[in-house]
Amino acid sequence: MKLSPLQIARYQYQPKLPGMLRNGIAKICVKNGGATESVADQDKIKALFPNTYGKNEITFQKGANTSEAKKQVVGVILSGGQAPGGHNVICGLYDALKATNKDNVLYGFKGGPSGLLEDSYVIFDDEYINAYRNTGGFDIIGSGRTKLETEEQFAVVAEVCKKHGITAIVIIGGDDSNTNAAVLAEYFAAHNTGVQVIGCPKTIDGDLKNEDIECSFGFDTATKTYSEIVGNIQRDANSAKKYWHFVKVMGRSASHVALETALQTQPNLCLIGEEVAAKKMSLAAIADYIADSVAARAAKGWNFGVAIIPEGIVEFVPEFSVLIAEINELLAGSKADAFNALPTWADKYAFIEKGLTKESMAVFAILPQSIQQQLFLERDPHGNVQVSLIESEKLFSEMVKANLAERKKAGTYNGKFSPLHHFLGYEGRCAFPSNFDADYCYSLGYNAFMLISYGYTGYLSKVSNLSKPAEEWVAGGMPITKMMNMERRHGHDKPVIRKALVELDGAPFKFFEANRETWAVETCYLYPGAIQYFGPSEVCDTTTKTLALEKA
Ligand code: FBP
Repeated sequence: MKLSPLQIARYQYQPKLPGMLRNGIAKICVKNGGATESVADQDKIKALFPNTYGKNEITFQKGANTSEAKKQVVGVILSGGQAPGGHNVICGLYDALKATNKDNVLYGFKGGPSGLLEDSYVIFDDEYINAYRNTGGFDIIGSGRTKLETEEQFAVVAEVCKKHGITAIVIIGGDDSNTNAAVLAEYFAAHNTGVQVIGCPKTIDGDLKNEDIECSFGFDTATKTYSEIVGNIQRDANSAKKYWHFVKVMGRSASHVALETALQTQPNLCLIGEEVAAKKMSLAAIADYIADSVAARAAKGWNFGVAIIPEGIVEFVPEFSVLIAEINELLAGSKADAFNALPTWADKYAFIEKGLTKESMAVFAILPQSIQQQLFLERDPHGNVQVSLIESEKLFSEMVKANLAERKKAGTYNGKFSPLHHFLGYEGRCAFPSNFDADYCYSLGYNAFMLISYGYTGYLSKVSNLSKPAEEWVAGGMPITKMMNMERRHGHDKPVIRKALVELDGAPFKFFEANRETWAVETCYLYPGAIQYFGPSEVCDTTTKTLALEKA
């Protein structure tokens, strides 16, 4: 196989471990922290997790290794969307496992959680692992979105583990997957299977974080990749001076990715879904807000700019959420067939008009026709509108165009508005991990094996103090139940890890808020450039502005 020069160079990169894990396996011991309680609903969570609730937080430190000497057979899965660094979690896990005992075995179950259910796997060896060190992607074993959540599934997984003599499973996933890891750990403990479960925090969305987990892996590389591209677009905008660029960035729900990209690039505008919801902004109000910036810049002779739109924005617009709910209802079950059988868009429009409330119809009516049609075309397997596929960057630019036309009529605007659209998502999910993600992920995997060898289950591999150099990182583990609360999901109260949305009183948003009025009118662009893998530490190793501001 032919390799690119960067691939070859990255194979040679030695990821940095936290100082406390650098002394060799024989010199890593446990320091017990206090017993834990869930962040809320303690009685309910305790009742649901009688075997795994309330365990101690732990950190590792230098000292004689007192873990039980036994052969470990570990299974690992990647769950959900790709995030840069996933390969390194597996490499770190493998290296720690083999450094402890060369007879230890690592199974990689293929295609996500379904690999465990279908008993589809590879057994890793040096040659296999070495081909994936410090590379992006999840192609080492693939990933998937099957949820491991029912007792029947757990029983199948228990059988698969028994068949291979598996002593522990490592689940690399987001909030849902790690919630399910906790439930699986409880099931295994309750059924005396002897199989441990350890989770690792993954998602480019950055919404798996809390007082224990400083950030999920992949967020650093993905946002740096998007920031490089936004910076390049800004340079182009500032050179050509004729386009307004509407750039939608990934992040299914929370706006962390958009906010971080804005902090790195200082665009003219960035919408934050959580703020839109808090201020109950309507679509028209958002369009007006954007048009204000376009008009103010036009008054200075600048008919160009850059606006960042988070992928999840429309779900935060209250009137839009109601509209979506009504459309889902309107097309539920066989009603979708009746709708699809209508021959023309005019017939369909009449059907929609009859079915929606007056308020939702008013919202629907102001949408560009292409978006109206998208709402009725893209359905998920449950028949619901796929909100993430809505081209919100086009939605807002169309609405801004209409708003500016009104301003022109009123004589308050006399500029030119030529919008261009971009969607940055998949470009960032499989990039070569930044040094931060390469180091963080390798440490998470290595640390996961230390948790296994010390017998822990239902723990999340935790590496913290991440805004400091890796030498000062703190490695340990946190019971997943500590991060849980009860939430209403699909009509049932469920124990879950709370999804972290952008906090409007948090330092990253506050910084953005304090500067955005200037950025909206002036040209304050920053050009972060491509991720650097080799060179001075302040260029190559620093992590996100979000983390730096949160930890300042
Ligand atoms: P995870 O939360 O599973 O890590 O995935 C996040 C994400 O990348 C979102 O940003 C995006 O909306 C979604 O996955 C896209 O999913 P898919 O890969 O199925 O198109």
